[in-house]
Amino acid sequence: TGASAAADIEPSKPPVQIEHNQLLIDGLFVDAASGKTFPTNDPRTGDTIANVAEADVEDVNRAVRAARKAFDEGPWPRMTAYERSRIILRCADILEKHNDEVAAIETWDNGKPYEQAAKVEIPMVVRLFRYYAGWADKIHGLTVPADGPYHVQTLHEPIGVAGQIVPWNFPLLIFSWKVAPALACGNTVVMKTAEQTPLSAIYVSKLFHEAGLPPGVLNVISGFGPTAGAALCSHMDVDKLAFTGSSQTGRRVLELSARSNLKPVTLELGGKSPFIVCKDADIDAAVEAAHSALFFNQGQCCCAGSRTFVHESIYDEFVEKAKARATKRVVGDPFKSGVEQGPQIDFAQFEKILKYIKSGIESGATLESGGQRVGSKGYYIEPTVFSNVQDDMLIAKDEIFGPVQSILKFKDLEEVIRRANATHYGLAAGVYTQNTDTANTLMRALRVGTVWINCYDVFDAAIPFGGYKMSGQGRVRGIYSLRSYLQVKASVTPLKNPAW
Ligand code: TXE
Repeated sequence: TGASAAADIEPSKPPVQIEHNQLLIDGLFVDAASGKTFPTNDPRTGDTIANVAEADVEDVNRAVRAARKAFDEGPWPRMTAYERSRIILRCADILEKHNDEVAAIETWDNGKPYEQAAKVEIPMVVRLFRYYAGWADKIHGLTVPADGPYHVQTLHEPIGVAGQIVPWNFPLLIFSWKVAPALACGNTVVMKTAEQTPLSAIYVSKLFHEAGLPPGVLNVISGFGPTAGAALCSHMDVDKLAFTGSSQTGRRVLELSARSNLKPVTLELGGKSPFIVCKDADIDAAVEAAHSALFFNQGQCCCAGSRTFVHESIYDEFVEKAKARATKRVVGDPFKSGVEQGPQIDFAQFEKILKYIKSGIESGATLESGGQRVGSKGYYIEPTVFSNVQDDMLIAKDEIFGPVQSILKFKDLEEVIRRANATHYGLAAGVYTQNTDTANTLMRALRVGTVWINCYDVFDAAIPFGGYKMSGQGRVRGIYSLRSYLQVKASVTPLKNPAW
């Protein structure tokens, strides 16, 4: 592995220019206090797209101060919920107007197909801001029937300054899952973007300020994890943390919270999600769904269906068809129409994936297709399929985060339930069967946060998403995400005349 199997993929010129590369603090673009910058690279070539400001402790302090002031002095948490809702709706409107530019920035910085960014992801971000704008004026507490002569009620208040850290695989989509509910509940935010993909969030936050978001409500800083990220997690004036990334870094985020002010933490971490194809499944539909469950976004999805379990009675047919589908997958310049797969995010991930492919071959799995890089430029990898994968192989245990499908064989339901659950992860699962009883049994037995039955990767602003076990804590999206951005205050008043 590692050798080139095809000609170089020539990069076309992106249809956008990069105008913003600074930190956005208190509504203003500023350089890092140190004056330092770092390059963000084009995964198609490894060349620098732009140098962006590199935040460190002092910049985190500045951003938290701005967010603190915007929270403590208002107007954001104290304006009417309806007014907040209208500002968030205006943010969605302005983003929708700039959909194509934002999608082009995302593709350039990340390498994902432009059509995916422009037609699916950015519209989902818009939809998500509108969804949470709708919640802003529907958040309220309860009147509580306590024992004794008391009038008791609960007030649902914003939690304060939210520190948020996002990864590079869906830079703006994951940004929206965190920022939109935080703002709808009346919090203020310091967002640290991933060092590989800082550009889209800077641009979009600038648009949001044009739409009327008050200064200090959303501060965006670019920088590295151990410096800017850790400073945000340790900050005594941050009231809540939300993190998406690796399980290892998630553990670090919890530690930093524990060592500072015990701020509550929500985590959305990695996975090794089973995709189970039963003997009565519609095979062609299952092949296609299992293919995109794994290969979507270059395989860089936390919920990638990375263990394809197929019933022994249809195993050989499934493997043949999965191989044929992977061989047909269109790898190319992500700006070109019809391309399904662009380059991996960076050299580190590219190298890690090629190592796993090597380990799959060495451990005795059958390489059905792919296995090599494409060309000698950029971080493109062939769609790779392994059959005869065993549970104890590294490729069946670790999160590869690349275009590598592992197909395993099973005999009966009890067995596949046990094997599917035999992992520290618990993010998602796919089930293909035409039998309702089988679907229900699997749905209830699998220890995961999402079960997709006869579908996969159905994302919606209203559907909660998150992990069991080491795949995370808490939920993003839907009504469930609001919980982590609200405090509950109980208020108790004696009743003068308990008869009433
Ligand atoms: O992740 P990190 P990396 C998995 C995937 C991938 C692996 C490594 O398997 O191959 O993780 O990727 C910030 N304090 N996922 O190294 O380190 C960092 O700057 C505070 C799955 O990119 O978790 C970035 O903003 N923050 C995942 C973010 O954490 C820190 C998506 C994610 O980086 C920090 C991405 C620290 N000490 C990778 N160290 C998913 N769930 O979708 C780093 N960061």
